[in-house]
Amino acid sequence: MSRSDFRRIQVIDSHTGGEPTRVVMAGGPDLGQGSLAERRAVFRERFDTFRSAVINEPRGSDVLVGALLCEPVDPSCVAGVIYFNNVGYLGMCGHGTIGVVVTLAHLGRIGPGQYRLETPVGVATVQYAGGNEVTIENVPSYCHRTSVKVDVAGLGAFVGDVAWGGNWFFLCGDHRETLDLANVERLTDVTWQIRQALKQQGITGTNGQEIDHIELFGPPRDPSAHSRNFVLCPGKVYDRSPCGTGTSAKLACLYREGVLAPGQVWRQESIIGSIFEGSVRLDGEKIIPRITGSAYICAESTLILDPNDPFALGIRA
Ligand code: PYC
Repeated sequence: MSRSDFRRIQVIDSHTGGEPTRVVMAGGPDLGQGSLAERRAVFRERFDTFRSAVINEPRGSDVLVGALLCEPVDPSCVAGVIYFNNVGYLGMCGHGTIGVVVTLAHLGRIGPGQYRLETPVGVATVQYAGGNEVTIENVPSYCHRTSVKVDVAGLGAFVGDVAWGGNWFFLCGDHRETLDLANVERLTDVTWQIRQALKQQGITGTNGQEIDHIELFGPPRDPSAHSRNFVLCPGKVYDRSPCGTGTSAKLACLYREGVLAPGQVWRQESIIGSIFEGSVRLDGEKIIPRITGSAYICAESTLILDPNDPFALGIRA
């Protein structure tokens, strides 16, 4: 076996409000020419080991979100992107989109301007002024159900909203938890139990889609913020950023409640204190969330998969 048998994958790592994104620049699988949703299905069915190799230990970590750049179907889009994590695939990813834009700018592939990015759940528009800050106009978001009660054994009832922001969320401000970084183990445990209870009690998004993100809200520390959150992602890790799709889901619910007017600013603080600034605009009946945040480049690397390495495809359960 020689070094030429090594598989090489070029990645650029960034973080958005503390939440990491690993953009695959070269060495990714050929997913064909279908829609982004079809290509995500091919990724899942035929190349899931690639996902695990890029994200899981020993080359990655549970908290990483991967972004595979693809040729877009829609020629008005600058790129297509499929997001993935330690356990599977995401619809859209807000912090990841901010990371992708800053990564493309870092490489000189884009300059200041407005761009469209295709994802498996629709097209997001991004505005980039240069530097680290990016504004996303996310896919249309909506509140599916309000005041949904879920009973969690040993913890009692939690009442929240079920909403779509590019992924499915249970949004809950009615809880007994303290949203403090020192408390993340407990918060992870509680939100994981809420997720299991939602599933057991048949509480889903539209068409029976699983609610795989749980978001708790509480008072902010930063006086300029409106709220602090803790977001549990599908792979049982918490979002270090305020979560772009979670903030989008929250904005859609605030608009529906009449608490947030179009254009009114909502500053969402994460459990580590990073902030996304959000607002909504209306496109006919559709609620389009706008999220602004900043990403920073952390590394340009080549991942190496040695065919003799027993953990080349990642450590998996
Ligand atoms: O920012 O949308 C987001 C996100 C989803 C999962 C992790 N981050």
